[in-house]
Amino acid sequence: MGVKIVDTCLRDGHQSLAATRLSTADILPVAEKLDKAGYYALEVWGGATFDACLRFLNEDPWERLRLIRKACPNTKLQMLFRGQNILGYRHYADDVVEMFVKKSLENGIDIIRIFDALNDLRNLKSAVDATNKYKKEFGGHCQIALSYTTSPVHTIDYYVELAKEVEKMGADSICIKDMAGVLLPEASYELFSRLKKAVSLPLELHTHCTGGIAELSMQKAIQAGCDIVDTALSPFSGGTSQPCTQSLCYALQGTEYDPKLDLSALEEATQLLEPVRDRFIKEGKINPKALTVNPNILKYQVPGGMLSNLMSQLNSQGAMDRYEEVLKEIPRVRKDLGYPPLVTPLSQMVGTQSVMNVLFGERYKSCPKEIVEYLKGNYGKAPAEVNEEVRKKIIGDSEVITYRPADRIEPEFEAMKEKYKDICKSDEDVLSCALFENVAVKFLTERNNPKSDVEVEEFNVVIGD
Ligand SMILES: [Mn+2]
Repeated sequence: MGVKIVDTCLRDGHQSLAATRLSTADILPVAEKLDKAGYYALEVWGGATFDACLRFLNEDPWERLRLIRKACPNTKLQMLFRGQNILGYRHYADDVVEMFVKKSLENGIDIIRIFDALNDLRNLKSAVDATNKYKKEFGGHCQIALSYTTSPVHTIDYYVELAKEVEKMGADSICIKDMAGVLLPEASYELFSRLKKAVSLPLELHTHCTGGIAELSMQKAIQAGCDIVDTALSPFSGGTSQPCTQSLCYALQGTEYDPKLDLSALEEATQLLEPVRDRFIKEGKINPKALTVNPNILKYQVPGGMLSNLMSQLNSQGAMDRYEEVLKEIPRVRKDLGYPPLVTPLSQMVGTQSVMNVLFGERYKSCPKEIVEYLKGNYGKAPAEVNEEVRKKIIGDSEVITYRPADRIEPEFEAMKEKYKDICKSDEDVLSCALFENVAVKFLTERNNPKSDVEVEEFNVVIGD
């Protein structure tokens, strides 16, 4: 039995390389070809794709999903789901989480990959339970992804224990989600060998080529028994994206791991996607830096997107000369905060705090409000002990919650439905408003009055997931 492949070119590939700007018109002909290649699944939907549809492309993300579903009758469709944050950046009420899961499955998603930035399992529970509830009605698969990072607490033992927990929670498969691309080859081999023994669920690896080691680590994972790997069709592979699908196929051809994809179908899809990639390069929507290798992420253990964000923050302050200092400050801040994995939104928060600590000349003299909320427990439980001196300096005697952050969020769906009853034609529209209120309201208001010119904002780096 060969390794199974999930192609990410229609989600993470263009999110990592081209700020998520593939339009549905770009996607559909490619999806039709990919549907004939024999993939395990295609990853096509997630937070950034949903947001970019409404914000930049003047498209209904739900309609995109239905059209991709129609174009792909033979292949499973996968989405990325940020636990209690759904596709957004804050915690939502359980009723919105449940409705979003239901509507995702109903509109064509087969596999929901659910993760939490902190690996706080309480933040996954609603989405996991909803997926398991509605998969009976609509079909579906509940995958739990563990955010991978390195720290004194994020050991192989930690991930093995976590995997046992999520197996009990009701996952159908487990993904190691290495959003920064810092999983080293030998660690990968050990991790997947141990997971294979500890749990009976299918295992998947999601990593990024940013540091230049993804193919090595993927090979090691496969040799250790990893069942499924995420790769991207060549036009949106490499750099800050995933390893190339076709290259992996050739590398494994004739071996016991041969994924046996239809290479001529891949070639046809590539012929369609390459001109789109070239157009993006010409229009400046692909930052050439994103296409190159950045081994510094292995030295500093900082995701590539975060490095470029830091550079632009420091540049705008005229403080590029403090760059090295900030890089050294990041691990200290991370330690103070109990080693959160550097994934959205924690990566932005830790980065900003580190810049402030260096530029203000006194650590934690000032803090972004998200750091204040984090220290009050409002993002969930930190993976390790938080530095109490730092916490005291920032939040004083304010209460630190130990319950699940969403426990005190009142149901939101019905109120949203009532509030926007004039512009929402469906529960899907209401969900768009619940998640991205400003952009969704603007989109829905103008829906029957398409603009000839869609505003396209300046290139921005999505740190991503
Ligand atoms: Mn990713």
